[in-house]
Amino acid sequence: MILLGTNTSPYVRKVRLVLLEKNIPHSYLVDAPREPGSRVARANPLGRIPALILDDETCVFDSPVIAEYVDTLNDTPILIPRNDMLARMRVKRWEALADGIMDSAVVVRGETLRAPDKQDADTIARHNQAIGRALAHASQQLGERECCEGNALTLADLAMASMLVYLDLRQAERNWRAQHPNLAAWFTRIADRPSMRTSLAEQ
Ligand SMILES: N[C@@H](CCC(=O)N[C@@H](CS)C(=O)NCC(=O)O)C(=O)O
Repeated sequence: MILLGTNTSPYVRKVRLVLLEKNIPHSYLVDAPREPGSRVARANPLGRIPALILDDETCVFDSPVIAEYVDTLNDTPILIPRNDMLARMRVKRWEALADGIMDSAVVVRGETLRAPDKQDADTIARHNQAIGRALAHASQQLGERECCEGNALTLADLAMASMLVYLDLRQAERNWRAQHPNLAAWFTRIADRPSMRTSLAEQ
């Protein structure tokens, strides 16, 4: 299977981490959708990354769909609980929280790339406030636990870590570590995992 993506996309990082943590053989092809000659739009009609092309050319798209599919490919480890439906909901809710922050950060990034007189200050403020609230919620939910859900690594941790790498990249001035030291301590542990080291080296 081939994962199409870029090294800066947080949605791509999440999926790449799932593949790496589960040790699933794949090729990772850097392919920016807006570059001439990109394969992305031919694979995914939405023209977005990540896009996962299976060996029979089936394209799996949208990172939660990819993560859920990839998690079914083996049990080592199981990243989305399969039997405990409340735990499963909580993992997917963490993913939704992380993805929502990514969505807002991408909007803010898009606005700030526009000429200053074309930027929509209300949109920027609204999304930045949502990011601030969501980070505070994440910090409160995590507390001093080692993992976002239960006692083992799940998709929740991989989604949150991918989101925080993106905030470091695009909103360094936010200084989330100072506001949420528990998230910072948790992130330091996650960042030391081989999957994260591999992914971060690709930046
Ligand atoms: N909900 C989608 C979001 C994917 C997404 O928006 N990806 C961005 C890159 S971060 C993209 O491909 N944008 C299209 C473009 O850059 O032309 C997912 O989770 O996969």
